[in-house]
Amino acid sequence: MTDAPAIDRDAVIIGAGFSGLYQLHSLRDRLGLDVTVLEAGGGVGGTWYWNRYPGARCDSESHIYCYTFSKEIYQKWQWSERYPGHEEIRRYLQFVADELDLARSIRLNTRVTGASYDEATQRWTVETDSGERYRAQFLIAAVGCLSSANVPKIPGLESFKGDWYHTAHWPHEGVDFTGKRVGMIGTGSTGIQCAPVIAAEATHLTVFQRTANYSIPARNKPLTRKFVDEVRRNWEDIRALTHRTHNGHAFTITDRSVFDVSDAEREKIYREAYAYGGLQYRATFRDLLVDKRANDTAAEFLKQRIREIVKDPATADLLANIDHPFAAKRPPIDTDYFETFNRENVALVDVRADPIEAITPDGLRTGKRSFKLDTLVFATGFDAMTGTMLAIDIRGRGGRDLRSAWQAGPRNYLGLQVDGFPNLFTVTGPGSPSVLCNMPVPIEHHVDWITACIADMRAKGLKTIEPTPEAVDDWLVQVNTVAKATLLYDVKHSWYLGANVPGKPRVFMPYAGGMARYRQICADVVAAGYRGFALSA
Ligand code: N01
Repeated sequence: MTDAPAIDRDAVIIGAGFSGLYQLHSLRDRLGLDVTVLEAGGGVGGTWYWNRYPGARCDSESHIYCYTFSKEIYQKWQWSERYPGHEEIRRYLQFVADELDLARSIRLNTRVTGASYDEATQRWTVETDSGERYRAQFLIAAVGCLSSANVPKIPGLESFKGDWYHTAHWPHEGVDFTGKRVGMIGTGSTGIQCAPVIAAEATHLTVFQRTANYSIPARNKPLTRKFVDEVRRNWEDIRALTHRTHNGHAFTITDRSVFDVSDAEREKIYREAYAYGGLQYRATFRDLLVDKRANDTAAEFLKQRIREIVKDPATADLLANIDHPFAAKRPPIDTDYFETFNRENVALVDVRADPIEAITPDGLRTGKRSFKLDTLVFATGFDAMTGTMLAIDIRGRGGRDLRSAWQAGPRNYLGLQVDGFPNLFTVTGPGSPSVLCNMPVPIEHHVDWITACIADMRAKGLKTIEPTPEAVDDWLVQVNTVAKATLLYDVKHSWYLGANVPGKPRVFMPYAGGMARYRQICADVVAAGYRGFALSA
């Protein structure tokens, strides 16, 4: 807390990533509100400002990994590759910020440390690490779902004499691995992108794998003129398609069961999807994520590809020894991940069988072995969906703090609002489809919903909105019910359940019922007079 006089705004937005930038434009330029965005980073970009690790690239295809709210902006920007790399995404977001003249409303290098709601004035006071304070009627957390790095508490890290990095806090100047013996912990989407690039540069790379993972070749490539022109011409249809589909991608899940086709036909379908590359493989049959027997066929196909690619049978066994259904954890896509294990300078270590015991001054020790390392890379993911919100001291009605409110897991109605925290909105918060989708689609949906809600409130002279505890309870049941109907719920080491962070409550956080269904639910809530919300003058 500082004693600095508070700067008054209609709304404060936390974060200048995809969500915060569009939220700023919507509230400032469409509704005419006085808005400030507070951003901890030194530039816009959100997660892409921080995640600059080697190989960092989006798994969504570029023509849909972007805003679609403005035809002009959509058509003015030209992506260069099928999947956008991190530099290009940052350039894109900077381009959008410039087009919309957003910078004048953004305070960079300003981390929000606390926010408290005053019931008498019905306003939030927002504290920052720069000492500046803001007061606003609306507080919008556009903090991203994957923005709190998870560095596992392995004993001895402070004694390590080499350099260590977490992929989500990558040095802007890059890291030179030449001549280094590198150890990388983690084989999620990030580690799978990183390993081939590090291996090509380092003297040696040891990959420490706790959970073996599927991966599908991305088949990245430059975009052709023809494709770019087609996308420009058909952008409205593409946009409409991303709104209709389960995951906000521009492809539909094929409406056929794995068991509707012969073994030979199924094999052909998998081969074609694998050759095409990317997340479409998941969309080959409608029952892959709800029927374990169906999933086994897709999983087995991918395990066979691993055995085909990786020459050393023992390494192939470790990589293909995957203990969960395909796509029940977020499926990575890669460029030469499994091929990397054919390199002379790469080794795989199974830390499920032989767990990491300590980091030592000159490397790492498992129960049975010691490894000499110059550099350590933690590709160990995030305290996803709740970590960033809980790092801020947020206090709602009656001084109730968010950490207590979420002690047993995040309570959040529709992923938009928390009971007891009036006028606090969470863009793609826990309980919304968010991370199960191509992110710009749920982000644009939430920003539009929040903007329309605030416009409605102003038109009706209403000052506050918050969900009722009953509506939150009921939504949590729905989130749980739809998750339980899928194979996603049963993966015990999934970050969707918070299982990657020791001590985090095991609650399935995203809404797995699909973006299209969720969109309809949110529309129905509004049509029913904001069912489940309490509004007051
Ligand atoms: O993180 P993860 P990520 N000892 O949590 C291991 C998105 N993303 O950064 O599975 C040893 O998936 C952990 O092991 P286990 C995407 O949504 C998007 O890779 O917990 N190992 C796992 O192997 C993705 O899902 C893009 O047993 C430890 C790994 O570290 C999400 O970000 C690109 C450990 C962490 O995998 C997170 O991906 C990249 C320990 N103590 C990522 N602790 C795009 O396309 C953890 N691990 C936009």
